[in-house]
Amino acid sequence: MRKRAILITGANGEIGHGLISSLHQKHEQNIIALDLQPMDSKITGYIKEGIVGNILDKNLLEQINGEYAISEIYHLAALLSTRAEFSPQVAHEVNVGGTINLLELAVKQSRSQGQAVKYFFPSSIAVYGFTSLNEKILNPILKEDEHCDPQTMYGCNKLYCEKLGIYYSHHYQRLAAEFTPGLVDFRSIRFPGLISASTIPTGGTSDYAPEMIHAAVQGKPYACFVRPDTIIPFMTMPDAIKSILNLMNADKQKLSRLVYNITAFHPTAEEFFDKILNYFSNAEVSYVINKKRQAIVDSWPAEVDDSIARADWGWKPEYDFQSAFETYLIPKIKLHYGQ
Ligand code: AKB
Repeated sequence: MRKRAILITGANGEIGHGLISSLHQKHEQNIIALDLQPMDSKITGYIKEGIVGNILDKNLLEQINGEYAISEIYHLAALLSTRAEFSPQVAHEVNVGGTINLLELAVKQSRSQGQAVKYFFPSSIAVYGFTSLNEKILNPILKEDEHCDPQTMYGCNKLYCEKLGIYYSHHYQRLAAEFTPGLVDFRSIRFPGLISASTIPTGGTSDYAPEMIHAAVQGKPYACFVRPDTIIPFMTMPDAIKSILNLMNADKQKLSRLVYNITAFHPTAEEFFDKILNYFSNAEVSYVINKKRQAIVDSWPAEVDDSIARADWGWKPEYDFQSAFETYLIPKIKLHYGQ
């Protein structure tokens, strides 16, 4: 008999850490974690099995398919926006190839179990794209279907994977004699920049905000790679994890779409620094602008409209800009660095 499991790819990443510990707190006993690297010691106690391997390895996925009865897949593995620009083809292979391999696994699992497999896909504000800063200023807040013209490989990958998820949910093998829609129950959130107190992102372009605060706590000067007036939406990691769990547990009948915007606050880089100064008056930030990375952030919206997520599945962030610092970031980051 196959073992019951929920599968998490990219388990060692920032979202993986938070998601695995939250699922563990909710007494989830059947987490199978997949990552390229051996599992971080911080999560090994929370998982049933850690598999070191590549989401592009179809033999490995076949092995996993034979061994487990998977009810939910959280496909978190991806190359982020800055990293993807240095190796666009690798990014496409990993971000798109990995997503479709996991969708195929979901289909096989659904057929063998006779029930839909839930599939969570973290999308991003990178699916949006403005061609100029002026266009961004003229369109300060975007709904899900507006300006989906990504300017990065990562954004293209995310937008296409959203479409793949919708196709696998509604139209997969639509010409087959026994066409069965709904094998995959795909659910996706377009995340803003995420800020965690216990991990630092690698390879993203929204990284300036988490890097700034982690540097300040450690008493290190930070060279911010975007202008002080740069603005995009952000959210704390606990809110990101809460949103994943809420969406995955939402009643399917209430979901009017498969891909949702969510947001919490949208400070400029300078407002972010000013807030840090309230807690670390000696914090040092200089602005050493990387024009190419700046252009990527300028192509992303200042704010997104998350009213559909609020209406459909009750989305509401716990932390606004003030409480994010006061009750989450400052106390937890201090603890993280032993202060
Ligand atoms: C990145 O910067 O690439 C990510 C994102 C906004 O999706 N954090």
